[in-house]
Amino acid sequence: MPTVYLSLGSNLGNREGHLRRAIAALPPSGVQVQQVSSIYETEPVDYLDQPWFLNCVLEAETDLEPPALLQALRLIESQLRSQKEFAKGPRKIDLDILLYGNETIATPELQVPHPRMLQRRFVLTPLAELAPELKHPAWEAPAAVLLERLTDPSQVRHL
Ligand code: PH2
Ligand code: MG
Ligand code: MG
Repeated sequence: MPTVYLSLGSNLGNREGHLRRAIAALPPSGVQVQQVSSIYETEPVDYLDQPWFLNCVLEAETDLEPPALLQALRLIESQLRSQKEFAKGPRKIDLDILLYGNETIATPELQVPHPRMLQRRFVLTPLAELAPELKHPAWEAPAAVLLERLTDPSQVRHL
């Protein structure tokens, strides 16, 4: 079974509760959670005029193929009634696929590794906590080294 890494984020309402509910919804959807990082409070990036996020990363195993995994995550988002007001804006819960084994996927619906993950401190900090040695074939270095080299000035605080 491939190992997958997912990024979770919430910046509306009971942020920690939304993360916990999303994590609890994964196993019944066919995603066996192996490890969950600490939760971090993070400054918004890209679209700055929105509340701070809580973010974490988890490692899981799944038999779902990438499109089915994406669909499962979207279903959990809609079950938690995350109505995105606009792209990159505030939301109750956001579930993104960071990595799917060693695969590289480039379709209009899904890009893996997540195209912006190596520029984002709110992703690399929890990922390097879980899997410092992790290295996708397309990366120049493992996660912990990429985090050390990162220039993203946005703040990430251990909750
Ligand atoms: N998600 C975004 C845009 N900006 N900033 C932080 N800190 N955390 C996020 O999860 C996040 C973001 C789009 O999904
Ligand atoms: Mg996202
Ligand atoms: Mg998303």
